[in-house]
Amino acid sequence: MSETTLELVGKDKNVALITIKRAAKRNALSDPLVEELHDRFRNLPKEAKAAVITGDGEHFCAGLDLGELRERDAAEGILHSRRWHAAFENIQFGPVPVIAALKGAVVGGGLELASSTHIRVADKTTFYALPEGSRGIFVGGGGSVRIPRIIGVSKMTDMMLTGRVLNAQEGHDSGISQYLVEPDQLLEKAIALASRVAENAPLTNYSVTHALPRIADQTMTEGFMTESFISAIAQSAPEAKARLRAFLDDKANKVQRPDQSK
Ligand code: 1HE
Repeated sequence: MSETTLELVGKDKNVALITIKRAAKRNALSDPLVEELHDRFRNLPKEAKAAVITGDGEHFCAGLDLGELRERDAAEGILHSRRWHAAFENIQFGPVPVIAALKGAVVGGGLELASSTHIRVADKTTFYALPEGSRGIFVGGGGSVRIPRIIGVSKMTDMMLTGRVLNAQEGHDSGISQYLVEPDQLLEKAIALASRVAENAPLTNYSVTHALPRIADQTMTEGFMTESFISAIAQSAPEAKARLRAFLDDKANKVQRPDQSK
């Protein structure tokens, strides 16, 4: 693996920090890099209970490596897009929750990559764009499926048709980032969130990342039925019973009021 690194971080060393290392090309996604991400997320170390993905340098990811964009016939184009789908599906529907640490350009395929993660932390240098329209192409990394579910069809349409660039605050207000922090806080915040997520019961994390988006896509009738099955399975796990018992025995944290001063 040459264009990404993986290290175990966090106080319990149970967070896999994956860094895209192509800063000279603004972490643009070449074919080998997409394959590498596919393998990284398929073969996470067993110690990893959550993951963080970020980019080296000042930018998260400048999207598709335009240097590789060449004449592809329709069949090759479909297969190329499907490789991206496979790689990003390993992120969205992999074994552990994934947190993206965003900065600088989150552009084109970079936004598609970010939208396949579960929690996005952005710093104030972040900007978002979908320049596919200006490049004469269309999203191909799952963007038309995932991005409207986050920001809505109308906002994505505007970004693609007019080349509109969202700044960090606009991206945050649109729901792309769930956390917005100062640049020097970015990685620390993402790792702290991942460490917190890693403390949850694994079956809860799996249900949230795998069942929740699928339930949200179902009709209400189907969704209620699926939810009842998932909740029954989750609560029957021995770990759930132990956690409920700990609360009743006054040995677990209570829900804290948010800090109103922030
Ligand atoms: C690249 C790429 C890239 C930079 N492919 N090489 N994505 C885009 O349309 C975004 C194109 N990139 C940019 O708009 C800018 O580069 C940035 C705003 C991301 C960063 O600007 P800046 O001033 O920091 O860097 P730079 O000087 O423009 O670029 C530095 C180098 O990175 C330069 O190469 P060099 O050899 O001349 O040093 C750039 O050519 C290179 N570089 N971005 C290849 N994307 C599955 S479908 C997905 C479809 C898409 O993603 S479309 C969107 C593509």
